[in-house]
Amino acid sequence: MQTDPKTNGEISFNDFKETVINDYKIAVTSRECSLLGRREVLTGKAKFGIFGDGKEVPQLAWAKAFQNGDWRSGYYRDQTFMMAIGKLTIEQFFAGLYAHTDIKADPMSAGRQMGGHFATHSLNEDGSWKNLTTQKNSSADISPTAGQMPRLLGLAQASKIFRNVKGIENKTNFSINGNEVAWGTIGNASTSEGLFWETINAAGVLQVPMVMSVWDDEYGISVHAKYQTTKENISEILKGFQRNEDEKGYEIIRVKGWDYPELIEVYNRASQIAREEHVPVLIHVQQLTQPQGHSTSGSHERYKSKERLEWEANYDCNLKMRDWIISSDIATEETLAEIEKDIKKKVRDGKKAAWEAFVAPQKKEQEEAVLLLGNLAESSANKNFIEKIKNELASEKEPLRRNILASARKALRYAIGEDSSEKKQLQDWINNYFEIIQPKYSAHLYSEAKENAKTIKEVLPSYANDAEEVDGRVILRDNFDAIFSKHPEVLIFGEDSGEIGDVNQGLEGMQEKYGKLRVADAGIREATILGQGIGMALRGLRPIAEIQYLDYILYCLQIMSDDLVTTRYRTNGTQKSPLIVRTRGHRLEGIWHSGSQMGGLIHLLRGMYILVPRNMTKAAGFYNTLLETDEPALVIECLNGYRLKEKMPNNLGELKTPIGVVETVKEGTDITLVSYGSTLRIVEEAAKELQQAGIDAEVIDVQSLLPLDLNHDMVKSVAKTNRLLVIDEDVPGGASSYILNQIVEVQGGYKHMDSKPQTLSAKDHRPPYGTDGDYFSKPSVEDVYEKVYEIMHEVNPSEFPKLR
Ligand SMILES: Cc1ncc(C[n+]2csc(CCOP(=O)(O)OP(=O)(O)O)c2C)c(N)n1
Ligand SMILES: [Mg+2]
Repeated sequence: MQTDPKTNGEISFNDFKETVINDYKIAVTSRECSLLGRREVLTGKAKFGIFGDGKEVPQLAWAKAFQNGDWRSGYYRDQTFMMAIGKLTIEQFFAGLYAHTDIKADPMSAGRQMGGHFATHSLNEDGSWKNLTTQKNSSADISPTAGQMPRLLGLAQASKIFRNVKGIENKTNFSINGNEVAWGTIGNASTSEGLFWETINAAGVLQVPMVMSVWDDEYGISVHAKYQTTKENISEILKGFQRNEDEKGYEIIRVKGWDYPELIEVYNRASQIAREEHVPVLIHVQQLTQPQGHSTSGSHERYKSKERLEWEANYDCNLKMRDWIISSDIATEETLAEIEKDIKKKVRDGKKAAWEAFVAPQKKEQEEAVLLLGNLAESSANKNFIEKIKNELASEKEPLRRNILASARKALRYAIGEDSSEKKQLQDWINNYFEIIQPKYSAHLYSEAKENAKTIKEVLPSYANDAEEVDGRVILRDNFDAIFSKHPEVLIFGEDSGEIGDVNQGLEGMQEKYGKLRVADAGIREATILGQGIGMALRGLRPIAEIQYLDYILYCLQIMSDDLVTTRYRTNGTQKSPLIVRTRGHRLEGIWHSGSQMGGLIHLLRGMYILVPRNMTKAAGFYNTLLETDEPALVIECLNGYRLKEKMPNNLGELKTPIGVVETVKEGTDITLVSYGSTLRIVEEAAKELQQAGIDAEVIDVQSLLPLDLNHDMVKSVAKTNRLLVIDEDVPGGASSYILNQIVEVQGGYKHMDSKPQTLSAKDHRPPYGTDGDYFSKPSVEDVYEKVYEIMHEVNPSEFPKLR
């Protein structure tokens, strides 16, 4: 009896044969999808295609080792794996290609991501968690090469946390004793990215159950391995990471991507090592091919030699598997040919069904619009023009929503000034259409659950009669203490966050009290600190990733922008990653430590909250609010606030700062001054001095830049004072302009202005080192004073004569 390479003969040869044939069917189905998928793009039915052809066989082996509760963090070549774990059907494959906006048709993203970006659902429709240990999980892919790596680290680390941290044993929806493996995939060329190296190093340090597969086809689009990888061999140059008897590290395995039995053995071994020992494994899968070239955007004949193309034809993994099946007497050539013919038909049928399902709703919408356009034409003086639009729309066999809506909107222009029930009907239909259809493209940027973070009510700090004045950092520290004891699933990590309790001692003593896993030092590697957070948040933990200074957030901004803030959006609300990012910034001195690049952040990070507490009590309140809900957030503490005295509240852990609510810190009647963070203190100081000159300024702290002033309180102030100055230490046109836009345009503040609304920001260069560098770069008390005075001078030159 021939043995099954996986189970060493524990099952019968017939069972084994069936398994192999079943695998072969998946490989052939996947390949057929790739072939037909490409055609769908070339004939114009889909916009872009990037497929998994040439990478099928290793993914069959991987899928066998992948268990319930495990996680994938991969890239666009993994369609065969998704099919093999039962998470991607033929219809779903094509629905994704067409951008079908129904999450049931395209469970990966409801048409938001291009095909080849895979995900499973972690959340129920009501936003609650599913049991992630009874299903196979894939975190949602992103397109930037190696962008899947930082998150992979966190997915793997979560198992380590679940296995070793006390108090979270009851979280059985997320982990069973940390037995879950996080599986990564990456193309050979993408290992050139820094994110790959940073992740590989960090996973070796952390010793987490991560199995990393490199699909090596020697190319990255047209660029050969000789321009990508030293020695053209990633496992060769990673050899120093190999563990040995004395040192921890990786298990590194090399395998041919077309060798089915060998692959099965390798993936089982890798699974076991990672799962049982929590040791990372790297599998270098060599000799893979790309039969159709990189994507539908080009052809590989342009850059591969004749010899390479010939080699690829001979070493096509599906072909090699086929040969092996025949030579091992598992099936005959005829049986396989029959199977292949069958599958071709199945894929064609599936594709057709997916297309019909995709166009059906649009066709119905087209019919509605055509009917209403016809009615409008009959009732309008411009009958001929409207009829022409109607006929053009009616003639479209496979209408897109853009064309349906554009036709309806254009037709309205021909009925301008007319008053008919037909016109009203069309207007109503257009408005209704927007209401129904727009969310398909825009919903789930933030949580849409009823209990979202914006609904959490403020809990003011309360004080004992003899409350002490303490350094701000003490309030933060004691609040973190309350958080750690109240929420066992919370953990914090960052550079110097552990042993010394962060560079400003806001975590002093916390590691001693809560252990090295929950309060941890991390290497200097911002992108993977962020990735740790994303991955662990995806698995039900509540990580707080600490980025030492706001300036260094640029190192992980790409991951925040591409991965973190799009998690909910790109999965159409089926995954969430409620990571809190803690950092400190504003108002220190020097080009590299004084940043307040808020404009950049608010523009690149739509999808998370950006909170700018002016003191540590406010910051503590934000952490407490965030932990009651499930939105990702960035909290920027004021760097110069840790040693400033604040009164010690007696409700730490309970006090809450509301999100999206501004606070008026000084009432006034002459002008509204809006600011945030450290600059607010300068504005308050200037307001005091202005008072002495007879100018009564109202001062507003925005507190929360994203979301900003949900109650539209700022315009209420402007309605009273009729004058507005927004002050911050970002560059001109940065966050101050964003705030101005909100007040003047969004909140309708322009109606109340008696003076030109203005901003006062820093210079458009970075602030040089030293007190004077700061003074000549960022708004000072004198700058604020003089700017306000100038505005008042314009209003009333006799009361406020020219100052300078
Ligand atoms: C950051 C970034 N740079 C460039 C690209 C464009 N791009 C997409 S795939 C690719 C090549 C990747 O090659 P490899 O990692 O070997 O994967 P393969 O497609 O060969 O499987 C490039 C350059 C991208 N998506 N992201
Ligand atoms: Mg490649």
